[in-house]
Amino acid sequence: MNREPRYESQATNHEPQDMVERTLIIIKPDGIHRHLAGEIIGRFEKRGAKIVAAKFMQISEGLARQLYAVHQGKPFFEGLVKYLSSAPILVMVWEAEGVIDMARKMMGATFGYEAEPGTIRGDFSSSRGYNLIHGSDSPKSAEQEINLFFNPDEIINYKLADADWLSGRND
Ligand code: IDP
Ligand code: MG
Repeated sequence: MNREPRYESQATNHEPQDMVERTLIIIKPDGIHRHLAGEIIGRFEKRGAKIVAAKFMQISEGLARQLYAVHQGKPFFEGLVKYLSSAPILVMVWEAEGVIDMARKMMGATFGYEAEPGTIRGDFSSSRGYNLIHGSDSPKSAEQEINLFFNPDEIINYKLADADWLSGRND
């Protein structure tokens, strides 16, 4: 019996390698303490993104300052640094075509109480600053943020078994 996906040959001929992006996703301390890591990872898995790196770690204030350097000087900056460095976090790299914007949409608006239902923040956060998840906001910040947490050899290149359906094309 032929178990290959019907459109496999077309899909593999059109793999959009040049459009594949990577983004840095962090499950913040409240996400870990509130037992939401599995829920959040599951959403990315089900959406079809591919996990290519992960580290469970408690970061120093210095690293938190580097991650959020663009917010230095803002009134919430010191609280943000404490929040991120106060407890363990799960730092990941996810890969997919257009994953940077896709992840931002999945996360929802910054303040939990403003985030749309159906988004991660909109479903699980009603807080202003404790909003469960970080995601890079542009290709440039994704590259910088990934380099902050991972050496190149810690990012795994592999092909998902169902890659033809997840990232194949029919155009
Ligand atoms: P983002 O996480 O949606 O990209 P940013 O504006 O980049 O939002 O802010 C980074 C993080 O700083 C937010 O996720 C949130 O945890 C925190 N933050 C931003 N604005 C405030 C604020 O007004 N009060 C408290 N925390 C804030
Ligand atoms: Mg941001």
